[in-house]
Amino acid sequence: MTSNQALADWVREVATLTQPEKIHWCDGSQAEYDTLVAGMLDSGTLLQLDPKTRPRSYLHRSDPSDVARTEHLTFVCTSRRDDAGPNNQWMDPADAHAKMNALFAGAMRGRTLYVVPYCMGPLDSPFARCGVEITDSAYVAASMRTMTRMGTPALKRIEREGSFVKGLHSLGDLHPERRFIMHFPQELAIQSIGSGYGGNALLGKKCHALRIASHQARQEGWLAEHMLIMGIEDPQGRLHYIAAAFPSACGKTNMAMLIPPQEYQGWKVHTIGDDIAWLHVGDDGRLWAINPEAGFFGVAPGTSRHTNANAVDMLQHDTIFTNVALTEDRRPWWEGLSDETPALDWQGRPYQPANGPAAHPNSRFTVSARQCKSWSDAAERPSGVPISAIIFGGRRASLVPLVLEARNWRHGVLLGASMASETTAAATGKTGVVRRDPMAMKPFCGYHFGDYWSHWLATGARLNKAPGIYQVNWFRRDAQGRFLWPGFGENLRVLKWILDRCQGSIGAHETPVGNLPLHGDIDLSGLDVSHDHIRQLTEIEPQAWRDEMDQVNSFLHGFGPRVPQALHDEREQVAQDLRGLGAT
Ligand code: OXD
Ligand code: MN
Repeated sequence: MTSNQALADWVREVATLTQPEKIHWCDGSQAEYDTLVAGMLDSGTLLQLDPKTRPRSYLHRSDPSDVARTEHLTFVCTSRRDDAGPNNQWMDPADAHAKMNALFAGAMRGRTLYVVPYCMGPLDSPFARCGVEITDSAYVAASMRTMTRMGTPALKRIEREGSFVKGLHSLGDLHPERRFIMHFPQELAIQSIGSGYGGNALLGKKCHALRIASHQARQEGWLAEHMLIMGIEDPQGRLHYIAAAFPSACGKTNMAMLIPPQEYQGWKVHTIGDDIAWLHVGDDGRLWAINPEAGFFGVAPGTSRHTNANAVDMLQHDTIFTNVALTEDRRPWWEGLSDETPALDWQGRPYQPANGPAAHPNSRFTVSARQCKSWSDAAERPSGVPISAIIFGGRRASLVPLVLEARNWRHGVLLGASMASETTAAATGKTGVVRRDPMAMKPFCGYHFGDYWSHWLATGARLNKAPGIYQVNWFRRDAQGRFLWPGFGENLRVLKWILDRCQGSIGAHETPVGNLPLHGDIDLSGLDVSHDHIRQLTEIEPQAWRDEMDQVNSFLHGFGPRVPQALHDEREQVAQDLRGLGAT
């Protein structure tokens, strides 16, 4: 089936171990996708939505114990424990292989083994990387076609280049005690068993494009980041691209396809990606980004005409929904979509409010990026797009202002490294707890955070036109718990400030923690935000920041001697300048 001997041998070895009934090499064609879907409709893995209002769209209900990423079951297996760092769970590669071999033995009996060749990034991009996922899940094979460049063209590239990431996945028995997601960065290999959830099972996404790629990127001198990529074009036709890191389920998809507010006639958003950016230093000294993905695996709840009309439009056809609720007439439904009452909840039970939300809070849609109205052809450019600004954002009820500009790259790396956010339903565990999530990469950095921050600093030193670095917080609340900022499309007002700063066309208020907007520089025309709210959003409280800097100090020291001294020095500088501000 392939001229690549290593691939042919590996498929044979896996088949011997897992004992599938059949082997199918995916070509990525429409006919193949249709056959996969027909099989899943037959087996009940997919339910057909109303074909009149939602053509070629399906609902998948996952096992109720398998609805989110499971960070406590996710491991990085490097020969030296310290290389994985305190930010990862570590297992010795030999122990991990022994454990996984036992779990995979006979795991595919009675099932089809799909060989899924895929390419992360435009097929003709030198920055793209290929992989092959072996899986016994038709849902995974079909979703990989939507989320990546999957099939024969990817296989051809693998045959030309030779190298590829080996991803082995089986649903196993879906038992949480026999669920593991193992990464072997030194072998460019991933093994995942016991989960059909996207983040654990679509191995091109988090496992390859972030955990394995971040490791590869460090060796090869680039960055693999948990970032959306978007272009913003002003009425004069000036187009700037930005990359923005937010933790899971904090609005990256909404921001990537933002619809400008009414007052912003003539502004246009170009969507390049909503979750992952691979960043390279160009020959011109600028930072260039590609989106390795080809689709969106987005969070459904909260998506509505008001928050993301582009998403609502793109979800009208050719979409697989996972764990959403259903209306009487078989349309997908989730909290925040409309005022309707659904008929069935995400587990297929008649909807009863006493059972909790109708749609699972981490219910998802899987859809081709080409269905999004704001999708840009630039996403197909082999060179990627040049980045003018990098944004770090978190969900913080207090402390962090609406927007803050780093003084320079090193300060920006500190802002990224000290990012914190309230946890969401994208991972199992308690939601709403503030945790540090450096660069939104806590669950995804495949190596020691200390080395990762050094790599960020080293990358900055190679840029002679480095993007500005910013921190944003759309989630500040008042004493009553109400949001101070309207968010969504109105965030363009903050992005405009950022782009004005990048072009040097406006000033800023310099403070020890970074540069803040001058009074009146965030355009509020037509917006109902009180004077007092905007003041709270663009001010810093020195004592709260002094406490924050103490906590950042302990946090950084928790990563031991691999943390670059430059990052400690930068933090010390901020802390010292804050002391100079006096007692307030
Ligand atoms: C995602 C996540 O699915 O970050 O993108 O969990
Ligand atoms: Mn994500």
